[in-house]
Amino acid sequence: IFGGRKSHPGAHPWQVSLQTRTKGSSEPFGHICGGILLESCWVLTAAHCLKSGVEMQVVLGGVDIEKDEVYDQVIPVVKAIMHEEYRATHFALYNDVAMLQLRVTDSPYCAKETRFVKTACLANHPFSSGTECVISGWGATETQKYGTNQLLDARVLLISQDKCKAPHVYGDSLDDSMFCAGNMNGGVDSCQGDSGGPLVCERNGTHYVVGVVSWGDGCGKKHKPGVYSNVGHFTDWITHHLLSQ
Ligand code: 4AZ
Repeated sequence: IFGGRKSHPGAHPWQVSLQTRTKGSSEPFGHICGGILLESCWVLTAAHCLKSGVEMQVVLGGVDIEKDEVYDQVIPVVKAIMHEEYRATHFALYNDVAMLQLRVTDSPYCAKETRFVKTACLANHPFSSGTECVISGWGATETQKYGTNQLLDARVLLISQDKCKAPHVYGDSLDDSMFCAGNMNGGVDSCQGDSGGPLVCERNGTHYVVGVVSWGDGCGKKHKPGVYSNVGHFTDWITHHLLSQ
């Protein structure tokens, strides 16, 4: 996160650290991406976070990913479902969403709701451009190329498709599966390692997951805001998978 600050414990209880290690190895798991807890056994993340030949786990409830914290919940991923129309070009990532199914620990639960672990809601209404929302993650910052131990957050503004499709911004590489957020003057942005994590907007005290950190031209650059998978565009796809198990 560029232009962010250290988050308070429990401020982003749906925030997931998605971690991998080589399949069958006993090496420690390493953080690769963020994710968003939608239900006890389901996490939403970015399709570009999925790799083959790895074991995956999620860590919930913590702020510091380098320490074992009291409220951490560490849960293996049993199944990863990439969007069927996910596509990466040199410039952009299309339909960059995936669902992760977690291992059942205490039937029927996987993640357990606590002060520090909660699900985020899917919005049943759009948020207008100019709305201030929040991004969070352990990704790269202005000074920490390899990301941070502490979960950071920042406030970003939703940017209209019209503005973001301008030729000097992202032009025609932008489609309806994505939207831009940040600050056209740069400085506040998501970055590598934040991918898959939440962009959340609040309405009447309820937090809704509106975007999934996906891509951008660098981080924090003027006229190059962050690009987020448009969760509203995938509501049917997401609920289909939530209901199928
Ligand atoms: C990345 O490489 C990445 N500034 C994530 C977010 C953004 C750029 C790159 C948005 O995963």
